[in-house]
Amino acid sequence: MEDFKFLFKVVLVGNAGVGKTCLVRRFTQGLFPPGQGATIGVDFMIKTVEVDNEKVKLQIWDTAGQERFRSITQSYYRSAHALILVYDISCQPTFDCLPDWLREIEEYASSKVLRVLVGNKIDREDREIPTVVGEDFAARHNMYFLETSAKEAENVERLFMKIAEDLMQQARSKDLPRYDSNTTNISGRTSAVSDNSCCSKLA
Ligand SMILES: Nc1nc2c(ncn2[C@@H]2O[C@H](COP(=O)(O)OP(=O)(O)O)[C@@H](O)[C@H]2O)c(=O)[nH]1
Ligand SMILES: [Mg+2]
Repeated sequence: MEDFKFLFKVVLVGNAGVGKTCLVRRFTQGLFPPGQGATIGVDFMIKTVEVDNEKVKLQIWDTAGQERFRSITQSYYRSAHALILVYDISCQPTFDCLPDWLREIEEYASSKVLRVLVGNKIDREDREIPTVVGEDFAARHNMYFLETSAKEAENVERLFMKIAEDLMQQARSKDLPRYDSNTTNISGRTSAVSDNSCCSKLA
């Protein structure tokens, strides 16, 4: 019998190719997958962390090849405690799509969901989105903001630990959407192949 006190569902969304799978693998497995082999054929990965001496289990849901608006089903969002919206700091179109993602989140996710904006790939030299632009977008939409590199393991641990801490705090103040184990299955799961065309604006 596993010993944990809190179970939180964390969901990653954002355009294909921004590095969602790499962020999850970096955090859960401590590695950066080489080449194109990043997309994993499972719905979620688990990692247990410790916050204030309590065991907190994070169930981290990664979209595998479903990164098109309206193709991520409502059930995927519904039971999320936290949503991580990821863009690529070296790819302007992935930033331009953020309002579309927010509309979808607002429509489907709980209004209490913890929303985090992440600008990934800060190791890259060809930055297109200045930090302050990401910060500003996050502030305007009431989101926590962090820039990360899944490749260099920068801020990845911090990202998920911050989420675990905030959700613990919310849980203690009982201001958390109820976790419902019946709503966590993705219906109509698609293939695990993602078109890593990060710079093509998705329809
Ligand atoms: N330079 C750099 N490349 C990254 C980073 N994270 C992911 N990538 C690359 O971006 C591509 C897409 O990553 P992936 O995790 O599959 O994106 P996803 O479609 O959002 O899941 C892959 O070629 C990764 O190697 C990062 O932090 N830095
Ligand atoms: Mg992926």
